[in-house]
Amino acid sequence: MFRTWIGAALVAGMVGFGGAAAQAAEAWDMPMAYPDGNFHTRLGREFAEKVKADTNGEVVITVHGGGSLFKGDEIKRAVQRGTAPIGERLISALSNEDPLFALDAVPFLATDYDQAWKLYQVSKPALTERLAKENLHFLYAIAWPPQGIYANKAIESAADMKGLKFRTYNATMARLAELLQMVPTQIEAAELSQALATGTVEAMITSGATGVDSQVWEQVKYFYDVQAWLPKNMVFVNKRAWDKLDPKVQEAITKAAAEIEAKGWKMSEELAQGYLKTLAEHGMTVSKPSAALASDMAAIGEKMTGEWEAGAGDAGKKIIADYRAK
Ligand code: PCA
Repeated sequence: MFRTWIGAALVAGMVGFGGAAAQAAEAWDMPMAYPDGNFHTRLGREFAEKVKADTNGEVVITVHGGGSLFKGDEIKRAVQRGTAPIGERLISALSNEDPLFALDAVPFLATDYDQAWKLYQVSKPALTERLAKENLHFLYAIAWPPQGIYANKAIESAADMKGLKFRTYNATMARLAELLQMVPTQIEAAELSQALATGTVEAMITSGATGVDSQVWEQVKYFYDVQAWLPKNMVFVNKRAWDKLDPKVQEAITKAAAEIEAKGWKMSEELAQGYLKTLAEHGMTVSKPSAALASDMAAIGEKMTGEWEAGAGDAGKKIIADYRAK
């Protein structure tokens, strides 16, 4: 019985290595936190298809959207440990681990796609290095559309936000809530609809994309297009899983990642206005902020940029200086 089992296993192994393929195929599960219809998740699937084609099926990635395999706040740890070989996470959700992860959510530091791209380029080497220290190989990052203020009532100035229950997706936003005297609660996008429905959330800052994904118009009627920052999602691979790939396979994946990244930045920008139109079509008041709200928010942005620089030390100061010089 035992011998037969060993024999069968050996034969199965030989079949696996047989034919023209020099290597056994890698099957990678890829957890992603955002819903299947979201553009990041769609791009993740396209990336998976490209990798399969360009590596001749040596790496086959299966995308699991909507936090179905691991929830957003579990994904980084899962990939570090190798429980999932590859995954996607909102960078700034990790801001309590390192100021570097908070950079793209510093209010009003980078407020359009060109600036967000520049900020990405000046910080990418440090980001890559930081992740490598945690057993992660960085692949690509794509920006969300600009972040605006959603609220269940009209907001004329920062004072109107006082006391509102404010949904955050990172620790930096908890500081923002503190400065605006709001009450912060950190909630994953996957749980947002429910949190709104139960009244746990009265205001938030996020993109038109997430507003549309979560159909927030049932509960929040106002959107102010303040364009506060453009946070990014990033895709990374467990370093051991990466290191054991053939260099040619690594090269093909790196190339696929660069192509999806370029496509993703374009797509994000092209879709941005359409999301705001959809919000308006569902009865929301979508407008620019009043002069008072804009200046209140700008003052907070300046304060928080200073705080970020102070917290991030010399490395952080250099990134900001490089960004401003670009
Ligand atoms: N949507 C994500 C992050 C940024 C965005 O636009 C969210 O709200 O979780």
